Amino acid sequence: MMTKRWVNRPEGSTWGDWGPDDQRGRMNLVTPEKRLAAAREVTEGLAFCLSMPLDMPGGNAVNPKRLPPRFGPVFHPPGAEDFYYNYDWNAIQDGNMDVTSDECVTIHSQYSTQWDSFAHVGSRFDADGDGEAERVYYNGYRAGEHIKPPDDPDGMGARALGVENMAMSGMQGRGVLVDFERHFGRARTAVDYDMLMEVFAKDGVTVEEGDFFLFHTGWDEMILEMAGDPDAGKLHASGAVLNGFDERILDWITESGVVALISDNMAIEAPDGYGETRGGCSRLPVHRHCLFRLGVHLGEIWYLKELADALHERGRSRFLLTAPPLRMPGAVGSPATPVATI
Ligand code: UVW
Repeated sequence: MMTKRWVNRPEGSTWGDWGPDDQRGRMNLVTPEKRLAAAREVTEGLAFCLSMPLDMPGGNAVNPKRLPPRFGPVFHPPGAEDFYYNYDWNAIQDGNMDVTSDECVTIHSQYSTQWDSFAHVGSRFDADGDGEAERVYYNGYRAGEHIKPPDDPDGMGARALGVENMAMSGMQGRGVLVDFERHFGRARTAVDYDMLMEVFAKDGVTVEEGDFFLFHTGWDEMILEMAGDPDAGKLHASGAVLNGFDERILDWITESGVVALISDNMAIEAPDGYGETRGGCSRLPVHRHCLFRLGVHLGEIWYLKELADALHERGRSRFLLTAPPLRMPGAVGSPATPVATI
């Protein structure tokens, strides 16, 4: 019987580097010193909301399995659904002047501005060394045993690696942003390692261990321009994505020490690719490299336009990022309302 969750760890992974039960991954690199350095980037006290309205992009054309938030009455006995909306307390207590409202919102946690926890994407990998690949997540946590499916008798949810781990780490540190839209326009561009280095050189950008790396692509403005009725074909053919099939991009993610990759686009990488890459074929090699292998979080569909413009005007790329997800035990993803301060 195996006492550890794994005997094999994926090549080039960080599994075990922060302990056998680690669930924070590279967030362990955000030390008090790193947070102080991030705070020193604040020179004007200007704050930027990095969240889209959470009912954007609108509909489910962009991702058919994710629907917009749905508002409904709070759960009450049948027949009393509207009991607690614009509720006039005078109805039950003579002379009471109070009027109160509660609600129930059903949210697909990855519909709009979101974080991916490490329970979002795993891989088939022979972690227990029996010669057969099993479904496993960061640091050897298992599909079924830890990431429980909807039909589990104990209920669905991530009993390990859920977003509450991110919330407890604060998700705060130094952000470094580059504006791919300024370099490549709005055409779909697969950014490989050489292109990334060229952008860094042109903009004088340095990314250090423990930084959150953000890139703006123009998707945020396009979504807002589409005003809730997105042209999915146009969006999926637009904006820069990291080319996860360029092995040097994966190496850069490893060597840079970034703790998260964040963009205004849908998936950091192109979600429609498929091919051979390290560890076997994948549709989402950046997801597998970051969430499964390294313990690097992904942030998607963030609103970066105003921050990108403000940083450009000032010839800056760094800022203080504060971006906790909901402290929702067991969720694999979470909406976020991140704030950048410069
Ligand atoms: C998938 O669709 C798998 O993921 P994401 O929302 O992280 O792009």
